Amino acid sequence: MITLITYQAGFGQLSFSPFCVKAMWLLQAADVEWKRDDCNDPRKYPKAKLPAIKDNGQIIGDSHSIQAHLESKGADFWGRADPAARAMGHALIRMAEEHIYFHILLDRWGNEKIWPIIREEYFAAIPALLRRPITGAIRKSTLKGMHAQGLGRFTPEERLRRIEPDLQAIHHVLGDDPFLLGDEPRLPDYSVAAMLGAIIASPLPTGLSERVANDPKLADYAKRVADRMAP
Ligand SMILES: N[C@@H](CCC(=O)N[C@@H](CS)C(=O)NCC(=O)O)C(=O)O
Repeated sequence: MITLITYQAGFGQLSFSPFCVKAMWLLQAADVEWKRDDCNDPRKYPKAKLPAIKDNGQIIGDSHSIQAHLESKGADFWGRADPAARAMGHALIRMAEEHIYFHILLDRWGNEKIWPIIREEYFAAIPALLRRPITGAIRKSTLKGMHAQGLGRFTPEERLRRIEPDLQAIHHVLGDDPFLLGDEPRLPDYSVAAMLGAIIASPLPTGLSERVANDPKLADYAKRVADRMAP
C-alpha cells in the first residue's frame, strides 16, 4: 500500500495543492492501492515540498519522481501517444507547472482579500495567537520568491494578458477531444486539469478565476478530468 503525503482537501478540491491533486490522479491511473495521509508541514519531506509518497519504507518527493517511481512499477501514463504527442504533452506539463501554477500562487498569496482566507484555511493548525506572525513571514518569503522569479512584478491585469496564450493553447490542443491527447485522460491532463481546477476553485473571484470558470470548454474539461480520475 502506497501512502500519499498530501496537503488537505479544500475549496472543493482533493487538495489545496494542484500538485497533490496531480499525484492522486497518477496513483489512480497507476491502479495501485494507496491511501492519503494529510500533512500541513512539508519540511521533513524531500525538497521540503509536497506531494511525497511512502512505498515500502522509501520516501519519494516531487510529482515527477512519483510518476517515475510508478512507471518503474509498470504504470503507463501515455497510452498509445506517439513521440510527437508525448513532446506536446511534455511542453503542456511544463507550461502548467512552471507558469500557470505561479499565477495561482500569486492569486492566493498576493491578493489582499484572498490571503486572509488562505491564512485561516491552510494554517488552521497553527495556534490562533501565533498564526499571523508565522504566516506573515511565510507569505513574505513566498512573495519574495515570486518577485525573484519575475511574475510577482506583474499586476493582475498584466498577468491575465500573459496567461491568455496558455489558455488558448489548451483550447487548441483539446480541439474537439475530451482530453488533451484524445479519448482518455493521460499524463498532461493530470497537470493541466489540476491547475485549471485550482484556478476555478479560488475562494473569491479573481480576473483569472472568472476567465477560466466562464470558459465552458476549459471549465468542462477540468471537471471531466476530475470526475474521471476521482479516487
Ligand atoms: N515540482 C514539485 C512542486 C510541488 C510544490 O510546489 N508543492 C508546493 C505546494 S503546491 C509546496 O509544497 N510548497 C511548500 C513550500 O514551498 O514551502 C512537484 O511536482 O511535486
